Amino acid sequence: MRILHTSDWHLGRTLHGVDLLEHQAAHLDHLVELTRTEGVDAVVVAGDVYDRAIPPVDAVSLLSDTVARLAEHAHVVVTPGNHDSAIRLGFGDRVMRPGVHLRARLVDVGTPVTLTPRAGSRGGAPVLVYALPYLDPDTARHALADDAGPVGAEPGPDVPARGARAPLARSHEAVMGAAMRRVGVDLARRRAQDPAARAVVVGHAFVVGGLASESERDIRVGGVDAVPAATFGGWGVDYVALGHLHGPQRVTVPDVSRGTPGHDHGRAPVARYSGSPLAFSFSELHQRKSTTLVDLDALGGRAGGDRDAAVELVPAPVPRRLAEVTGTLDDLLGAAGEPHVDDWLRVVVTDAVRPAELYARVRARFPHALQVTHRPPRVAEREVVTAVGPGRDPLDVARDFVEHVAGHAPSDAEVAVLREAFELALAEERSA
Ligand SMILES: [Mn+2]
Repeated sequence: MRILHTSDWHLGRTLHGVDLLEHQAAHLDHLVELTRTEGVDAVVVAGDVYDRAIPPVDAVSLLSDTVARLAEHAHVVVTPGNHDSAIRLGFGDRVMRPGVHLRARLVDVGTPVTLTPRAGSRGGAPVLVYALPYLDPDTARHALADDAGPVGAEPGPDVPARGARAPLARSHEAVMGAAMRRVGVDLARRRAQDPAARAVVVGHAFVVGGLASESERDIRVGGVDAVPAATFGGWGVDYVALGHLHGPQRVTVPDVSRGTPGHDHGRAPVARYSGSPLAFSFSELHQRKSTTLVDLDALGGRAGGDRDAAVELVPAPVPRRLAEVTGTLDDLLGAAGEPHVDDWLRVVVTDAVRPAELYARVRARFPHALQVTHRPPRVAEREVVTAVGPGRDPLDVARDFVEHVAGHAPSDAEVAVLREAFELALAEERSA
């Protein structure tokens, strides 16, 4: 069977004030076309379907239409990401039809969607899709807690009775680990019935080793945002369809032996981030956005086969190129700017003195300039001292600030207060 793996549509998002919805709609047309022409059996959307918990009305109807159109050609499996409201995404009466699976509930993490080849497709083994919603540690550590003890352990002096177990550690690693244990137990049981079945895990997380962009929302909890790649190994899964990071990339999962009979299916899964369909920040200007097509029959199984050939990246349509130009205003208005007049542009003007009517003159030449900055040469030198990039831990920045104004580093208790304030702000942003 062939699956199409996509994620991070962020319907309703803007790029420096530009409404992206028409470009997002064009991309979804492309996905429907790809699904139809490439004989795709299942479309898997790994979270961040919407940009906000309460998406604009236009974004909601675009999703409804798209899911309905995709479902004419393939199974559709959708999970919420950290930007989505699981409850709101999970409810969709217009799209509830056979072949559409909106998986948003934590209690379902150990139960797969079972897909069989569609009529007219190339056929192949059935596929078990374990579609995990975004696992927020503060919620999932309670919801998945009855897996906290060893798998299959009976209650005893050190293992509380079912339903009375202590919450999991407050971390992404702990909650994803608990979800994967449930997947592993269920998969081992089903493989005993049908050894040929393929298994796909859909997850929305920051896996250690992944490369971030500037447009992903921070999901740090207790100062840690990432899940070790080994969490996905050793369960017999063939493919891990990841969402959250916006650059398409492969993640290397180490070959883990869990030592439990039936759990090891030969080798580590292939894991990939499909990436977002469009660039949502200037940090993504060199990324080549794409959609991932995976041939599961070529990928899975103990016998081997060409795993690279089993994965195909289909380039996403580019509505408008993203670029950055730096120079004096005269240079940019002259030949140096010529190749960029149609681009979404970040313009950095380096004249020693800010030119009069800078913004208007830049926009007259570059109608799609999204950011105009004046950076005289001497300021560039001074800036080196305190550069705060989006990649820095906000807690470190706050710590530096306290040290700067108070003359000494914050105490452990003060750091705890700062962390709590930051996490509350994140939670508020999530529910906005
Ligand atoms: Mn995202």
